[in-house]
Amino acid sequence: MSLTVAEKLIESHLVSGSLKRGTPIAIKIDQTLTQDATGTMAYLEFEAIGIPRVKTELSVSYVDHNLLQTDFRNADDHRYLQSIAARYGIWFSRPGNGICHQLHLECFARPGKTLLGSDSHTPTAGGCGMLAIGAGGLDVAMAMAGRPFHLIMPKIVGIYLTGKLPPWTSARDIALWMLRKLTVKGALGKILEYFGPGVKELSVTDRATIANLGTEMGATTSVFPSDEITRLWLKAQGREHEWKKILPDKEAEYDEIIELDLSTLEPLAACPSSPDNVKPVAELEGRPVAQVIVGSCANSSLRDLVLVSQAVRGRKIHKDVSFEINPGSLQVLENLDALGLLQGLIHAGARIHQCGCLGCIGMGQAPATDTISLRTFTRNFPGRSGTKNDQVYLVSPEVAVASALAGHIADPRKLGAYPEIELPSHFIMNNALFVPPLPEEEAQKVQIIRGPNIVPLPEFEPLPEDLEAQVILKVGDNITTDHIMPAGAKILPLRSNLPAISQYVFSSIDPEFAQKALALKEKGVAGAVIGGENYGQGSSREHAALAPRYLGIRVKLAKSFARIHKANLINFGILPVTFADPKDYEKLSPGDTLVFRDIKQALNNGAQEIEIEIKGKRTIKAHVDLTPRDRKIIVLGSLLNLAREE
Ligand code: MIC
Ligand code: SF4
Repeated sequence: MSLTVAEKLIESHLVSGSLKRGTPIAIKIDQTLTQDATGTMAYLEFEAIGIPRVKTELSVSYVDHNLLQTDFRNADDHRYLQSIAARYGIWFSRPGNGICHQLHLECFARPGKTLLGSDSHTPTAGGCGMLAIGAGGLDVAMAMAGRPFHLIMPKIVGIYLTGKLPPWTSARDIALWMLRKLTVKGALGKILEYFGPGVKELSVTDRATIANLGTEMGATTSVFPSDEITRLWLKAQGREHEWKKILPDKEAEYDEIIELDLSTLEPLAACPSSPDNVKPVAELEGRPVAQVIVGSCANSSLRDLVLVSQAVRGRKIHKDVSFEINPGSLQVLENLDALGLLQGLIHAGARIHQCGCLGCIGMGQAPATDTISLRTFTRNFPGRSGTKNDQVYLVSPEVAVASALAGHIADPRKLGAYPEIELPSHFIMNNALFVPPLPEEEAQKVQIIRGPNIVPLPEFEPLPEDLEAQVILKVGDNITTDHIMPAGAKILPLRSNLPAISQYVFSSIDPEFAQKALALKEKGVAGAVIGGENYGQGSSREHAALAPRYLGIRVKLAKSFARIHKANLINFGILPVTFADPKDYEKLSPGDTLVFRDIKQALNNGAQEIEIEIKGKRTIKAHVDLTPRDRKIIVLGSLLNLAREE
């Protein structure tokens, strides 16, 4: 049988199921990654499972999100994570080493392997011929415990690339072109696989940029073949022996094909405030810009910073622009310096920050009121930057640097000749901030260090026979996890403290949400939320499920759900159901009580459709799109309860 790259990767890891689209499958996970903002919870869960050492080939714990240390809390979390890594056989990447996805690509990504990460941009490693998937922390904890990862076999979309990128366009423009075409929900339930002659025009970090941004289209993951370019990348990283050729078979069949001739691309930008609000830069030119940042897991590789440095040579940053560089990793920073190109950035007036996520998750770098900020980041969801009514545009490093020089949104093609980007054939390695796992005997003696902000997980009650839930909030389409559980410098330090972080659920939409939910919970009444299409898009943060559950939410009734968020809801015993008739959405309002009779029995019996009585009004129908395993988890109250039972 002829197979695509994604099919080869899945087939070689299948634990149960088949390649039949839309059916439940389970795959073996070779590697895991966590980051500090989701990691504390993931390791609390891992501890609760009670396994003496990770069972994966490789697990890495990165600290890259919560780098601001305005009090003891983040620093305590970092110490907890380091002690957990030492105790359980996990690599530890210390604060300042860089962004998990960039570092993983450099140091650990391996063609032919699977990676599960508690961060939605884990697919970045798909640029290196891996099957890399983002998931909630509990799913990653289960994978560290040696359990397979469960998902629905996605459709595989082939993106056939031909031609060559014109000067001053880059991988980001390919991703933006895709976002414009597919929107933020167009790749739900799909894997995006890039193939065709155009693929060889792209370096591994270009591919990683594209795979990274597939997340913003809702894709399960994105994959590239592992070819000669992959081999050279691994060689430059001193890991050529880990290379393995993985190409699609000649007769491989894709479920859909999208064609893109790279030579037709022009510089693009995602306008405020959604990654799919894409327009040509030529149409936006002239809008004044106050801040430009090059960074994030999508665009902070050595290639990107070399380009930026070459472009500013002999020029100065515009006086009204704060031009900021967040290098992806220490390796990137050190190699840039060794090439003599860091100085050029400094000389032109760039603000060089430490390696990490920083402003991408609202940890500093908030823009000024009513000003435009251009960023090479992944997401421009409203308010994510930390400033109300922010105007964040997502752009390539090329557009970023041209605009930083001009003081307004500028078409980089006007900068003149496109710089030659030559990268070393061997990178300088930097492992100063990596701590390797300890041998088992030593590891067992390690004491876990817990600060006062680290609060153990509560118990999760099983589902009652009949469920009554009062609607607390009704929201529209494309609600992001940043709406449900905001991030930023004030809230992120609470990631290991569920009671405290729960106070901020939906705080940007309804500041009284938590109070209302807790008042109902005290009366023994469950809560419900009504959503539109693509409910829960964005981050993998399980706090967006865990915190509502803590507040007593047991039902989410929406038009459709984003993949990771739906999995997180299930993992924490919240019932995700969809309207059988989307028009019923209009008929519901806050205050309505939803009655689910014999819900436990219906789930156990595998019911695909259930009736919901809206108390005192009418009855509507809802779809229950859940696997037998999902149903079991919801009935038991959480995946942890299932893990303990097993
Ligand atoms: C993000 O980009 O939104 C994050 C912060 O990296 C999240 C994870 C988190 O909320 O901790 C993600 O993408 O999964
Ligand atoms: Fe970090 Fe931003 Fe990437 Fe999330 S999207 S991992 S916050 S750099």
